[in-house]
Amino acid sequence: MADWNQLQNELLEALLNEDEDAALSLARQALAEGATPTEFFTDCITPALVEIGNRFESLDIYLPEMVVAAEIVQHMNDEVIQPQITAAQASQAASQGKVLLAMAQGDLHDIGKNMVALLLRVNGFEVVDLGINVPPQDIVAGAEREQVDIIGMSSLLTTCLPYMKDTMDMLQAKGLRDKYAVIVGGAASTPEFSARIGVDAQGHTAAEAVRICRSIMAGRRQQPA
Ligand code: B1M
Repeated sequence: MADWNQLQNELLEALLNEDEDAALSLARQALAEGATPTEFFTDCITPALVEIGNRFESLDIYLPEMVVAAEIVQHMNDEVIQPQITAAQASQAASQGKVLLAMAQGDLHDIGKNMVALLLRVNGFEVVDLGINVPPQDIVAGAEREQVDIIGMSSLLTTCLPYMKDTMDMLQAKGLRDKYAVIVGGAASTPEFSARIGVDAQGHTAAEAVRICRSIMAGRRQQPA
C-alpha cells in the first residue's frame, strides 16, 4: 500500500526544485512497487499540483515556477503514466460512445482534461478533443459535425465558467439541448454551478468522468429508437 502523503511530499519537492529526473524516477518507482497509473495521477500528481497552485496563490512561488512544474508533470504523463495506462487497459471493445471534450473559452489548462481523454479512450470511447480555449460556438459546431453522444466541458478558471453557461444557452437556442448529454468538470465548476446551468452531470475526477459517460450511454441504449 503506497504512502501517498510521503509520495506527494517527495513529488512536491521535486517540482519545486525543478528536478525532472527525480519526479520521473519517483513515478517509475511508485508504479514498480504496485501503484496503478491512475492512482498515482489522482493521489500523488493531482494533490501536488493543487499545493503548487496554493503556493502560487499565496505568492510563495511565481508563474515561471508553476509553468516548470506543469511541464515536468506533462513529461511524467507522457513518459510514464500514459504508456502504462494504455498498455494495461486498452479496450478491444466496439465504441462505447463518442465524447467531445473541450476546455472552456479562455482556459489554457489541459493536464486534467488530457487525463479524462486518455481514460475515456482506453475504456472504449471515441474522443473528439477540441483542446484548449474553445469558444461555445465551436463546441456546438463540433458536436454537430462529429455527431457525438456526449459534450464534456472543463474549466479550472472561475472567469471561464460563463462560457460554459453560454454553451448551454446556445444548445437550448438551437433546439439541440436534448440531443446531447452534457457533463462538466475541472476545479472551477461546483455542484451549484452545474445545477444552475442545467448540465446532466459533473465529474470530480477523470475516473468519475468515465463512470458518468458509461452510465449515460447505458441509459441511451435503453431508450426506444
Ligand atoms: Co493555473 N491556475 N493559471 N496554470 N494552475 C490554477 C487553476 C489556480 C487554481 C491556481 C491558484 O491560484 N490556486 C488558478 C485559478 C484560480 C481561479 O480561477 N479560481 C490559476 C491561475 C490564476 C492561472 C493564471 C491566470 C495565472 C496567471 O497567468 N497569472 C494562468 C491562466 C492561463 C489561462 O488558462 N488563461 C494560469 C496558467 C497555468 C500554467 C500554464 C502555468 C499551468 C497549466 C499548464 C497546463 O495545463 N498545460 C497552470 C497550472 C499547472 C495550475 C495548477 C497549479 C494545476 C492545474 C492542474 O493541472 N491540476 C492549478 C491549481 C489547482 O488546480 N488547484 C492552477 C491537476 C489536474 C489533474 O486537475 O484539471 O482539475 P484538473 O482535472 C481533474 C478533475 O478536475 C477532473 O479530472 C481531472 C483528473 O482527475 N476533470 C474532469 C477535469 N476536467 C474534467 C472534465 C470532466 C470530468 C472531470 O468532464 C467533461
